[in-house]
This record gives sequence, C-alpha cells and structure tokens, in this order.
Amino acid sequence: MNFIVIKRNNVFKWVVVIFIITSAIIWYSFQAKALTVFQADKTNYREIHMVTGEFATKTAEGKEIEAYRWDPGTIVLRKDEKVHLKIFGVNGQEHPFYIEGTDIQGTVQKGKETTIPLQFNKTGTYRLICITHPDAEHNGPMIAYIVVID
Ligand SMILES: [Cu+2]
Repeated sequence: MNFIVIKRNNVFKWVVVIFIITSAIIWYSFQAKALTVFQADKTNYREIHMVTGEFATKTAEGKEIEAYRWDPGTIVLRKDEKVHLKIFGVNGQEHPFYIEGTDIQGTVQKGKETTIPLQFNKTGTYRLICITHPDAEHNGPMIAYIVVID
C-alpha cells in the first residue's frame, strides 16, 4: 500500500504551493473577466444621441428670425470606433442630411428616431449638414461637427 506522507518539515512547502496555486486562479479569473468586458466594448456600438432643435426670436424691428440646429453640435469619435448616432426629430418637419466626405445620407423626421451607423478610418472633422437648412439664409446653419481622433 502507498501512502502520501506529509512530513512535518514539508508542511511549509505545501502551504506555499497552495498559496501560489490559489493566487494564480484568482489572478486568472480576474484577467478573464477583464478580457470579456474589453471584447464586449469592441463588438458593441457606442450610442450617441442627438436631437433637432430650433432657436426663434423677434428682432427689435419685429422681424421673426429662426435657426434650426443639431444638438449637440459637436461629437467626438475615435478612429475605427463603431458608433450608432441616433437623431430624434423634435423641431422641424423634416431634415434631409448628408455627411461631407462620405456617402452617408438620410432624413430625420419629427417624432421619429433615425439611426446612422458610423465608423471612420481617417481622423479629421466631418460635417453633418442639413440640406434644407445649410446656412443662415435658409434658417441654419444646421451643421454638426463629427470630430474623429486617434
Ligand atoms: Cu434642417
């Protein structure tokens, strides 16, 4: 018959071995968890929310002036980051838009949310322009700036 004999002077060695194994398991579990969170961030789209707004007032002469706006007017993305830009139409019936330097285009309608998938592989500033309200002469400028950084 074979017995596992733990000699008294070996007890300290066993404690050290068990301590190292336990530490390794805890460290590995923590690493695995951290990695999962990182991967989730990589595959999920980050959501950025925007609305269409309107500034309206009267001048001293009683003339009504107004400007439609994307709000917020500037958003920041990382290069290659996957983002869903969700724009909800509040003011104005309809805002047909395009993003300069891309083939992205669409329309935001009152009471509806438009989702625009974004992913830029080049840094720079891209303008989201409403075709109906591109400048002050057309109740704008309804332009938002998409800033893509490294
Ligand atoms: Cu507009």
